Amino acid sequence: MRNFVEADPYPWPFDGNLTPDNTALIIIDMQTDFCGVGGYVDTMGYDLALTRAPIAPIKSVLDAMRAAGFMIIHTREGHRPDLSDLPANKRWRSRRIGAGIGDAGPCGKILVRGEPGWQIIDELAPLPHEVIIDKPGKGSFYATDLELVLRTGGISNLILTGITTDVCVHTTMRDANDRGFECLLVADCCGATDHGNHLAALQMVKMQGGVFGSVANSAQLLAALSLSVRI
Ligand code: C5J
Repeated sequence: MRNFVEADPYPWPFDGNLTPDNTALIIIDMQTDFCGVGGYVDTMGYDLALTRAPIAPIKSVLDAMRAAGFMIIHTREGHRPDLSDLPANKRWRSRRIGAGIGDAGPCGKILVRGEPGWQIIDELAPLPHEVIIDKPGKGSFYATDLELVLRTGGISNLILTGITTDVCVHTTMRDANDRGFECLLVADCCGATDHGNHLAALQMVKMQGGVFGSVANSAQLLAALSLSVRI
């Protein structure tokens, strides 16, 4: 049976082949550093309400997709404690705005693996069997085994959620699209440090008939899932 999410600019996925066997949910960087008090984004002075807004919608999608047996993937941006994988320019830029990656902050060393700020928030904590991808960059494919995990698992459709829409979510979506994965961005399950950038990032996906994939909201996704699987 073909099944589509009512999405913009086209019903997703393109071929209507949407099942727990070929589709994964990816939750990008829902870490204290990006949406918690005292984390990296907070230290830079951005409005945490913007990056916390997707927590509840992601939880509803996560609960439904977990129950239906979809592959669930969580990512964490962060660097090795010795900072051997932290490019000098990334560190320099972050220090310049008072939130130096690798420097001590209220939630431990900023964006360093193992520190409190680097942890995924409790509300969206991974279950033991779920995939966790640790990435040093903005995209989830660069310097990780994400592609191997997806190909080995027979995944062709990727549902993208998390923060931030314009940076790590977009980079991951673009990279996935280039690799031939069929991508859906769930708008209310994403957030950016600037709302205008969030909206612009959604718009960019929709250009050229869906240059990187399609865009829906969580209600549209859940409605389609309930038709194809028992949730
Ligand atoms: C950023 C991210 N914005 N997760 N990381 O530095 O989007």
